[in-house]
Amino acid sequence: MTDQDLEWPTDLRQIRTELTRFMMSYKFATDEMMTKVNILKEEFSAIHDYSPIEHVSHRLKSPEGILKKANRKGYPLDLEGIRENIQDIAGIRITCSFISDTYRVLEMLTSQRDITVLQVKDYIKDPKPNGYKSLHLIVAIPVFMSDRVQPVTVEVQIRTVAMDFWASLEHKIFYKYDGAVPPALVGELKQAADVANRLDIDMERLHDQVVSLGATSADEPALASPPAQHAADGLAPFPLPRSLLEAFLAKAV
Ligand code: 0O2
Repeated sequence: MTDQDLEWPTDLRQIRTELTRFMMSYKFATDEMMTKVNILKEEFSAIHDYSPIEHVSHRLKSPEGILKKANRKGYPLDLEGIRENIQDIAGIRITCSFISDTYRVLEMLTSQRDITVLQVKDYIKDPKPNGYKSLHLIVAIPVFMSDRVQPVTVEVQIRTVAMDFWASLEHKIFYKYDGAVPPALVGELKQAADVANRLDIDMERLHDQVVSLGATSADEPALASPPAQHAADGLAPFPLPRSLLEAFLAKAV
């Protein structure tokens, strides 16, 4: 305990400890989800010639942001009330190259046994009126602490790179105008969302064509020489010399 701690009244110290525990549970849940997503990303990069996951980021709402939201929504201002009502304190955002990948990632995450799916919103199938598209998932994941297991909620947003590009700009514009975006700009944003959607569809079609053309050559290099993406990810490829592979093959027959 520091000198400064001793100056704090006991009840304030208690609240600080409780708040720290509360925030840490969300940080640990974020860490767990990030590990899960990174495992999928690395596994795909190592075994296949591309990963459905392009990028993953995370954020934790600040205590001030949490209180503001609780106030705005009229939720009880105690930790239990906040835990029950605010489900996006921990957030993960996954970007994918193609629309089919977003559903593939959704399926891979929701089928993991320790993840409880509380809500799925499909704004790709049913975009918001402004053109916003994304898959939103609220999950609960168990966090193992020293004295208890706490189920903690995490919001997961899954979208394509094009949807993400659009959403980041729209978010900036929304905040710049404090929510009152001029109608002309709203119209332009909607048009841009349509263009982004067209791009997603065209890119996926082209990708499918390339895959069907190069199916044989794409299958071959996976074992002996890992894909170029490895170097870009900074992953050390496992050395798998041909003699070792042959020894495995000999045992398998
Ligand atoms: P931030 O800063 O990204 O966290 P709720 O979460 O309860 O307030 P709602 O509308 O039921 O409300 O949740 P929803 O639709 O699942 O949206 C939650 C989050 O999705 C938002 O969080 C945004 O991150 C994102 N989002 C939803 N709609 C839009 C949109 O039209 N444009 C953009 N750019 N993002 C959107 P926050 O808390 O608003 O913001």
